[in-house]
Amino acid sequence: MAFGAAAGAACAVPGLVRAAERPPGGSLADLAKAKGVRFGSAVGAGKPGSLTGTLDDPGYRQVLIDECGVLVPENELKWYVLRPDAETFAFERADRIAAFAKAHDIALRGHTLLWHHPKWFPAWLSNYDFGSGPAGKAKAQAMLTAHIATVIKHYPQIDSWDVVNETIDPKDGAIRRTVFSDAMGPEATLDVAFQTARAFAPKARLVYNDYMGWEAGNEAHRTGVLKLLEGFRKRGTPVDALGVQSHLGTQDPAASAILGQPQEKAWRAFLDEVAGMGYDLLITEFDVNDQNLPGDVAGRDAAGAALAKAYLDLMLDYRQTKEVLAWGMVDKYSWLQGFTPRKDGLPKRATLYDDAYKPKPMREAVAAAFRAAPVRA
Ligand code: 9MR
Repeated sequence: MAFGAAAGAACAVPGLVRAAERPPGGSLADLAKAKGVRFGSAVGAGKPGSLTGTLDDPGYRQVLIDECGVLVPENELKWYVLRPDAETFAFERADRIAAFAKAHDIALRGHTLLWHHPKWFPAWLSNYDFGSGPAGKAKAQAMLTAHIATVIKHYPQIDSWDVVNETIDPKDGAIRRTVFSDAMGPEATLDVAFQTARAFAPKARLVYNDYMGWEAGNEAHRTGVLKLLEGFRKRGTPVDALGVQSHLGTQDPAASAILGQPQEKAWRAFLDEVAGMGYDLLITEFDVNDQNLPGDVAGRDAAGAALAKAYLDLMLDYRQTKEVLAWGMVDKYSWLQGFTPRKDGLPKRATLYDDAYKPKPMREAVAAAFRAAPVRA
Protein backbone atom coordinates (compact mmCIF):
# COMPACT_ATOMS: atom_id res chain seq x y z
CA MET A 1 0.00 0.00 0.00
CA ALA A 2 1.41 3.41 -0.93
CA PHE A 3 2.31 5.86 1.79
CA GLY A 4 0.14 8.50 0.15
CA ALA A 5 -2.87 6.23 0.22
CA ALA A 6 -2.11 5.21 3.79
CA ALA A 7 -2.01 8.85 4.86
CA GLY A 8 -5.53 9.28 3.52
CA ALA A 9 -6.69 6.14 5.26
CA ALA A 10 -5.18 7.30 8.54
CA CYS A 11 -7.23 10.48 8.45
CA ALA A 12 -10.38 8.62 7.54
CA VAL A 13 -10.20 6.01 10.29
CA PRO A 14 -11.02 7.32 13.76
CA GLY A 15 -8.66 6.18 16.51
CA LEU A 16 -5.72 5.57 14.23
CA VAL A 17 -2.52 7.51 14.73
CA ARG A 18 0.24 7.93 12.25
CA ALA A 19 3.32 5.79 12.52
CA ALA A 20 5.96 7.89 14.29
CA GLU A 21 8.14 8.13 11.23
CA ARG A 22 7.60 7.17 7.64
CA PRO A 23 10.63 5.98 5.79
CA PRO A 24 11.04 7.65 2.40
CA GLY A 25 11.03 5.66 -0.79
CA GLY A 26 7.75 3.78 -0.60
CA SER A 27 6.24 1.06 1.55
CA LEU A 28 7.79 -2.39 1.83
CA ALA A 29 4.67 -3.75 0.11
CA ASP A 30 5.28 -1.45 -2.87
CA LEU A 31 9.03 -2.10 -3.02
CA ALA A 32 8.37 -5.85 -2.99
CA LYS A 33 5.52 -5.60 -5.49
CA ALA A 34 7.78 -3.83 -7.98
CA LYS A 35 9.80 -7.07 -8.07
CA GLY A 36 6.84 -9.45 -8.20
CA VAL A 37 7.01 -10.26 -4.48
CA ARG A 38 4.32 -9.86 -1.82
CA PHE A 39 5.37 -8.41 1.54
CA GLY A 40 3.41 -8.55 4.77
CA SER A 41 3.34 -9.68 8.37
CA ALA A 42 1.77 -11.93 10.92
CA VAL A 43 -0.48 -10.20 13.43
CA GLY A 44 -2.35 -11.24 16.56
CA ALA A 45 -5.99 -10.33 17.15
CA GLY A 46 -5.20 -8.85 20.56
CA LYS A 47 -6.54 -9.90 23.92
CA PRO A 48 -10.29 -10.45 24.06
CA GLY A 49 -11.94 -7.63 25.95
CA SER A 50 -8.70 -5.71 26.37
CA LEU A 51 -7.37 -2.60 24.74
CA THR A 52 -3.81 -3.83 24.78
CA GLY A 53 -2.43 -6.26 22.24
CA THR A 54 -1.49 -5.98 18.66
CA LEU A 55 -4.62 -5.27 16.68
CA ASP A 56 -5.96 -3.05 19.47
CA ASP A 57 -2.92 -0.79 19.32
CA PRO A 58 -3.43 2.17 16.96
CA GLY A 59 0.31 2.67 16.46
CA TYR A 60 0.75 -0.92 15.43
CA ARG A 61 -2.29 -0.86 13.18
CA GLN A 62 -0.79 2.10 11.36
CA VAL A 63 2.54 0.31 10.79
CA LEU A 64 0.63 -2.62 9.28
CA ILE A 65 -1.46 -0.32 7.10
CA ASP A 66 1.61 1.59 5.95
CA GLU A 67 3.85 -1.37 5.16
CA CYS A 68 1.91 -4.55 4.47
CA GLY A 69 0.36 -6.01 1.34
CA VAL A 70 -0.78 -9.13 3.18
CA LEU A 71 -1.54 -10.14 6.78
CA VAL A 72 -1.42 -13.57 8.43
CA PRO A 73 -3.23 -14.41 11.68
CA GLU A 74 -0.36 -15.43 13.99
CA ASN A 75 -2.32 -17.98 16.03
CA GLU A 76 -6.02 -17.44 15.31
CA LEU A 77 -6.43 -20.16 12.66
CA LYS A 78 -4.71 -22.88 14.65
CA TRP A 79 -6.86 -25.78 15.82
CA TYR A 80 -6.21 -24.93 19.48
CA VAL A 81 -7.79 -21.48 18.97
CA LEU A 82 -10.39 -22.31 16.34
CA ARG A 83 -11.67 -25.63 17.67
CA PRO A 84 -12.72 -25.64 21.34
CA ASP A 85 -14.30 -29.04 20.65
CA ALA A 86 -15.08 -31.45 17.84
CA GLU A 87 -18.25 -29.63 16.78
CA THR A 88 -17.47 -25.94 17.22
CA PHE A 89 -15.60 -23.43 15.05
CA ALA A 90 -14.65 -20.25 16.92
CA PHE A 91 -13.95 -17.84 14.07
CA GLU A 92 -14.35 -14.59 16.04
CA ARG A 93 -10.66 -13.87 16.63
CA ALA A 94 -9.52 -14.62 13.10
CA ASP A 95 -12.53 -12.67 11.82
CA ARG A 96 -11.18 -9.55 13.58
CA ILE A 97 -7.99 -9.78 11.57
CA ALA A 98 -9.86 -10.54 8.35
CA ALA A 99 -12.09 -7.49 8.88
CA PHE A 100 -9.08 -5.24 9.54
CA ALA A 101 -7.33 -6.50 6.41
CA LYS A 102 -10.44 -5.99 4.31
CA ALA A 103 -11.04 -2.48 5.66
CA HIS A 104 -7.54 -1.48 4.55
CA ASP A 105 -7.45 -3.37 1.29
CA ILE A 106 -4.74 -5.74 2.53
CA ALA A 107 -4.70 -9.37 1.38
CA LEU A 108 -5.03 -12.26 3.87
CA ARG A 109 -3.01 -15.45 3.98
CA GLY A 110 -3.74 -18.52 6.08
CA HIS A 111 -1.64 -20.21 8.77
CA THR A 112 -2.34 -23.11 9.19
CA LEU A 113 -4.89 -25.79 8.28
CA LEU A 114 -2.97 -28.62 9.91
CA TRP A 115 -0.09 -28.05 12.35
CA HIS A 116 0.74 -31.72 12.17
CA HIS A 117 2.58 -31.89 15.49
CA PRO A 118 0.95 -33.48 18.56
CA LYS A 119 2.17 -30.69 20.84
CA TRP A 120 -0.09 -28.19 19.11
CA PHE A 121 -3.26 -30.28 18.93
CA PRO A 122 -5.99 -29.26 21.37
CA ALA A 123 -6.28 -31.82 24.19
CA TRP A 124 -9.69 -33.07 23.04
CA LEU A 125 -8.19 -33.91 19.64
CA SER A 126 -5.06 -35.56 21.04
CA ASN A 127 -7.35 -37.79 23.10
CA TYR A 128 -9.85 -38.42 20.33
CA ASP A 129 -10.62 -42.06 19.71
CA PHE A 130 -11.38 -42.62 16.04
CA GLY A 131 -11.47 -46.37 16.55
CA SER A 132 -9.37 -48.81 14.55
CA GLY A 133 -9.39 -50.26 11.06
CA PRO A 134 -11.12 -48.80 8.00
CA ALA A 135 -13.90 -47.26 10.11
CA GLY A 136 -11.36 -45.36 12.23
CA LYS A 137 -9.56 -44.22 9.13
CA ALA A 138 -12.79 -42.95 7.59
CA LYS A 139 -13.72 -41.08 10.79
CA ALA A 140 -10.32 -39.39 11.00
CA GLN A 141 -10.49 -38.44 7.35
CA ALA A 142 -14.00 -37.04 7.79
CA MET A 143 -12.89 -34.81 10.67
CA LEU A 144 -9.82 -33.53 8.87
CA THR A 145 -11.61 -32.80 5.60
CA ALA A 146 -14.56 -31.15 7.37
CA HIS A 147 -12.16 -28.87 9.25
CA ILE A 148 -10.24 -27.83 6.17
CA ALA A 149 -13.33 -27.37 4.02
CA THR A 150 -15.12 -25.31 6.69
CA VAL A 151 -12.15 -23.00 7.36
CA ILE A 152 -11.42 -22.44 3.68
CA LYS A 153 -15.08 -21.73 2.91
CA HIS A 154 -15.18 -19.20 5.77
CA TYR A 155 -12.25 -17.28 4.23
CA PRO A 156 -12.64 -17.49 0.46
CA GLN A 157 -10.38 -14.41 0.15
CA ILE A 158 -7.32 -16.33 1.38
CA ASP A 159 -5.15 -17.00 -1.67
CA SER A 160 -2.12 -18.55 0.01
CA TRP A 161 -2.38 -21.26 2.67
CA ASP A 162 0.12 -22.96 4.95
CA VAL A 163 -1.82 -26.19 4.54
CA VAL A 164 0.54 -28.32 6.62
CA ASN A 165 2.97 -26.88 9.17
CA GLU A 166 6.08 -28.39 10.78
CA THR A 167 5.43 -32.08 10.41
CA ILE A 168 9.06 -33.12 9.98
CA ASP A 169 10.88 -34.03 13.17
CA PRO A 170 14.24 -32.19 13.02
CA LYS A 171 15.92 -35.00 14.94
CA ASP A 172 15.46 -37.73 12.34
CA GLY A 173 13.57 -36.22 9.42
CA ALA A 174 10.53 -38.45 9.98
CA ILE A 175 6.90 -37.38 9.75
CA ARG A 176 5.56 -36.73 13.24
CA ARG A 177 2.90 -39.02 14.72
CA THR A 178 -0.54 -37.73 15.63
CA VAL A 179 -4.00 -39.22 16.09
CA PHE A 180 -4.59 -38.51 12.39
CA SER A 181 -1.47 -40.30 11.16
CA ASP A 182 -2.16 -43.22 13.53
CA ALA A 183 -5.60 -43.63 11.98
CA MET A 184 -4.86 -42.74 8.34
CA GLY A 185 -1.13 -43.25 7.85
CA PRO A 186 1.38 -40.36 7.78
CA GLU A 187 1.58 -39.72 4.03
CA ALA A 188 -2.16 -40.19 3.53
CA THR A 189 -2.91 -37.65 6.27
CA LEU A 190 -0.84 -34.97 4.60
CA ASP A 191 -2.10 -35.85 1.11
CA VAL A 192 -5.72 -35.61 2.27
CA ALA A 193 -4.99 -32.18 3.76
CA PHE A 194 -3.57 -30.84 0.50
CA GLN A 195 -6.17 -32.52 -1.71
CA THR A 196 -8.98 -31.07 0.38
CA ALA A 197 -7.37 -27.63 0.29
CA ARG A 198 -7.08 -27.85 -3.51
CA ALA A 199 -10.70 -28.95 -3.85
CA PHE A 200 -12.01 -25.99 -1.83
CA ALA A 201 -9.42 -23.37 -2.83
CA PRO A 202 -8.55 -24.33 -6.40
CA LYS A 203 -6.71 -21.07 -7.12
CA ALA A 204 -4.83 -20.64 -3.84
CA ARG A 205 -1.11 -21.19 -3.37
CA LEU A 206 -0.79 -24.33 -1.22
CA VAL A 207 2.27 -24.39 0.99
CA TYR A 208 4.19 -26.85 3.15
CA ASN A 209 5.72 -24.68 5.91
CA ASP A 210 8.68 -25.58 8.14
CA TYR A 211 11.66 -24.10 10.01
CA MET A 212 14.59 -26.07 8.62
CA GLY A 213 17.42 -23.52 8.45
CA TRP A 214 20.71 -22.98 6.71
CA GLU A 215 22.82 -23.33 9.88
CA ALA A 216 24.81 -26.47 10.69
CA GLY A 217 22.71 -28.90 12.72
CA ASN A 218 19.71 -28.70 10.36
CA GLU A 219 20.89 -31.45 8.01
CA ALA A 220 18.41 -34.16 9.11
CA HIS A 221 15.59 -31.62 9.06
CA ARG A 222 16.44 -30.47 5.53
CA THR A 223 16.80 -34.06 4.31
CA GLY A 224 13.44 -34.98 5.82
CA VAL A 225 11.75 -32.00 4.15
CA LEU A 226 13.28 -32.88 0.77
CA LYS A 227 12.04 -36.44 1.12
CA LEU A 228 8.59 -35.17 1.99
CA LEU A 229 8.53 -32.82 -1.01
CA GLU A 230 9.73 -35.62 -3.32
CA GLY A 231 6.95 -37.86 -2.01
CA PHE A 232 4.36 -35.15 -2.73
CA ARG A 233 5.57 -34.95 -6.33
CA LYS A 234 5.62 -38.76 -6.80
CA ARG A 235 2.09 -39.13 -5.49
CA GLY A 236 0.77 -36.08 -7.34
CA THR A 237 -0.14 -34.30 -4.10
CA PRO A 238 -1.10 -30.69 -4.91
CA VAL A 239 1.62 -28.63 -3.18
CA ASP A 240 2.81 -25.38 -4.78
CA ALA A 241 5.49 -24.02 -2.50
CA LEU A 242 7.80 -24.55 0.43
CA GLY A 243 7.41 -22.06 3.24
CA VAL A 244 10.85 -21.32 4.67
CA GLN A 245 10.00 -19.84 8.05
CA SER A 246 13.29 -17.94 8.48
CA HIS A 247 13.46 -17.40 12.23
CA LEU A 248 17.07 -16.29 12.01
CA GLY A 249 19.46 -16.04 14.92
CA THR A 250 22.48 -13.82 15.34
CA GLN A 251 23.79 -16.18 18.04
CA ASP A 252 25.55 -18.21 15.40
CA PRO A 253 28.99 -16.62 14.93
CA ALA A 254 28.68 -17.09 11.19
CA ALA A 255 25.25 -15.57 11.08
CA SER A 256 26.08 -12.03 10.06
CA ALA A 257 28.09 -13.36 7.15
CA ILE A 258 25.97 -16.16 5.72
CA LEU A 259 27.42 -15.45 2.30
CA GLY A 260 30.72 -17.21 1.77
CA GLN A 261 30.33 -19.49 4.79
CA PRO A 262 30.47 -23.25 4.26
CA GLN A 263 26.81 -23.50 5.25
CA GLU A 264 25.83 -21.36 2.28
CA LYS A 265 26.71 -24.16 -0.10
CA ALA A 266 24.53 -26.69 1.72
CA TRP A 267 21.69 -24.18 1.96
CA ARG A 268 21.81 -23.32 -1.74
CA ALA A 269 21.95 -27.05 -2.58
CA PHE A 270 18.77 -27.50 -0.53
CA LEU A 271 17.00 -24.58 -2.21
CA ASP A 272 18.18 -25.77 -5.65
CA GLU A 273 16.63 -29.18 -5.03
CA VAL A 274 13.35 -27.64 -3.86
CA ALA A 275 13.24 -25.30 -6.87
CA GLY A 276 14.27 -28.15 -9.17
CA MET A 277 11.17 -30.09 -8.12
CA GLY A 278 9.10 -27.14 -9.31
CA TYR A 279 8.20 -25.63 -5.94
CA ASP A 280 7.99 -21.91 -5.30
CA LEU A 281 9.65 -20.54 -2.17
CA LEU A 282 8.09 -18.32 0.48
CA ILE A 283 9.71 -16.64 3.45
CA THR A 284 6.85 -17.10 5.86
CA GLU A 285 7.99 -16.05 9.36
CA PHE A 286 10.97 -13.71 9.16
CA ASP A 287 12.58 -12.35 12.33
CA VAL A 288 16.01 -12.20 13.96
CA ASN A 289 16.69 -13.48 17.47
CA ASP A 290 19.39 -11.32 19.10
CA GLN A 291 19.39 -13.39 22.27
CA ASN A 292 23.16 -13.77 22.69
CA LEU A 293 24.47 -10.49 21.32
CA PRO A 294 25.91 -7.87 23.71
CA GLY A 295 23.24 -5.49 25.02
CA ASP A 296 24.32 -2.40 23.07
CA VAL A 297 21.31 -1.42 20.96
CA ALA A 298 23.16 0.03 17.98
CA GLY A 299 25.36 -3.07 17.74
CA ARG A 300 22.40 -5.43 17.92
CA ASP A 301 20.49 -3.43 15.32
CA ALA A 302 23.47 -3.39 12.97
CA ALA A 303 24.01 -7.15 13.30
CA GLY A 304 20.31 -7.88 12.76
CA ALA A 305 20.19 -5.63 9.70
CA ALA A 306 23.34 -7.15 8.18
CA LEU A 307 22.00 -10.66 8.63
CA ALA A 308 18.60 -9.69 7.22
CA LYS A 309 20.17 -8.13 4.11
CA ALA A 310 22.54 -11.04 3.42
CA TYR A 311 19.82 -13.62 3.94
CA LEU A 312 17.16 -11.83 1.89
CA ASP A 313 19.63 -11.15 -0.94
CA LEU A 314 20.32 -14.86 -1.13
CA MET A 315 16.66 -15.86 -0.96
CA LEU A 316 15.43 -13.21 -3.41
CA ASP A 317 18.11 -14.28 -5.85
CA TYR A 318 15.79 -17.29 -6.37
CA ARG A 319 13.03 -16.14 -8.73
CA GLN A 320 10.89 -18.79 -6.98
CA THR A 321 10.69 -16.58 -3.86
CA LYS A 322 7.23 -15.02 -4.18
CA GLU A 323 6.24 -13.84 -0.72
CA VAL A 324 8.11 -12.40 2.27
CA LEU A 325 6.26 -12.35 5.59
CA ALA A 326 7.63 -10.84 8.77
CA TRP A 327 6.57 -12.68 11.94
CA GLY A 328 5.42 -9.42 13.54
CA MET A 329 6.49 -5.85 12.73
CA VAL A 330 7.12 -4.27 16.16
CA ASP A 331 9.60 -5.59 18.73
CA LYS A 332 7.32 -5.53 21.77
CA TYR A 333 4.80 -7.86 20.14
CA SER A 334 7.32 -10.43 18.90
CA TRP A 335 6.83 -13.99 20.14
CA LEU A 336 10.59 -14.00 20.76
CA GLN A 337 10.15 -11.75 23.85
CA GLY A 338 8.70 -14.74 25.67
CA PHE A 339 10.88 -17.38 24.04
CA THR A 340 14.43 -17.94 25.32
CA PRO A 341 14.72 -14.50 27.00
CA ARG A 342 18.07 -12.70 27.05
CA LYS A 343 20.21 -13.31 30.15
CA ASP A 344 20.45 -9.55 30.80
CA GLY A 345 16.65 -9.27 30.71
CA LEU A 346 16.72 -6.63 27.95
CA PRO A 347 13.91 -6.79 25.41
CA LYS A 348 14.89 -8.37 22.11
CA ARG A 349 15.06 -6.30 18.93
CA ALA A 350 13.83 -8.98 16.58
CA THR A 351 11.63 -7.08 14.12
CA LEU A 352 11.66 -4.14 11.71
CA TYR A 353 10.13 -1.46 14.00
CA ASP A 354 10.92 -0.39 17.56
CA ASP A 355 8.39 0.00 20.34
CA ALA A 356 7.80 3.66 19.44
CA TYR A 357 6.84 2.51 15.90
CA LYS A 358 10.05 3.90 14.44
CA PRO A 359 11.68 1.97 11.60
CA LYS A 360 14.94 0.27 12.62
CA PRO A 361 18.00 -0.52 10.48
CA MET A 362 16.42 -3.92 9.81
CA ARG A 363 13.52 -2.19 8.04
CA GLU A 364 15.99 -0.43 5.76
CA ALA A 365 17.83 -3.72 5.18
CA VAL A 366 14.59 -5.36 4.02
CA ALA A 367 13.83 -2.35 1.79
CA ALA A 368 17.35 -2.49 0.32
CA ALA A 369 17.00 -6.21 -0.38
CA PHE A 370 13.75 -5.58 -2.28
CA ARG A 371 15.37 -2.73 -4.24
CA ALA A 372 18.27 -5.00 -5.20
CA ALA A 373 16.13 -8.05 -6.02
CA PRO A 374 15.63 -9.22 -9.59
CA VAL A 375 12.12 -8.92 -11.03
CA ARG A 376 10.00 -12.09 -11.16
CA ALA A 377 6.73 -12.85 -12.86
O1 9MR B 1 4.24 -16.61 17.29
C1 9MR B 1 3.43 -17.70 17.71
C2 9MR B 1 3.23 -17.66 19.22
O2 9MR B 1 2.48 -16.51 19.56
C3 9MR B 1 2.52 -18.92 19.68
O3 9MR B 1 2.47 -18.95 21.11
C4 9MR B 1 3.21 -20.17 19.16
C5 9MR B 1 2.43 -21.43 19.48
O4 9MR B 1 1.21 -21.45 18.81
O5 9MR B 1 3.36 -20.09 17.75
C6 9MR B 1 4.10 -19.00 17.31
O6 9MR B 1 4.20 -19.03 15.90
C7 9MR B 1 4.89 -20.16 15.38
C8 9MR B 1 4.23 -20.51 14.07
O7 9MR B 1 2.86 -20.73 14.25
C9 9MR B 1 4.88 -21.74 13.44
N1 9MR B 1 6.30 -21.57 13.34
C10 9MR B 1 7.01 -21.16 14.53
C11 9MR B 1 6.37 -19.90 15.08
C12 9MR B 1 7.15 -19.37 16.28
O8 9MR B 1 7.12 -20.31 17.32
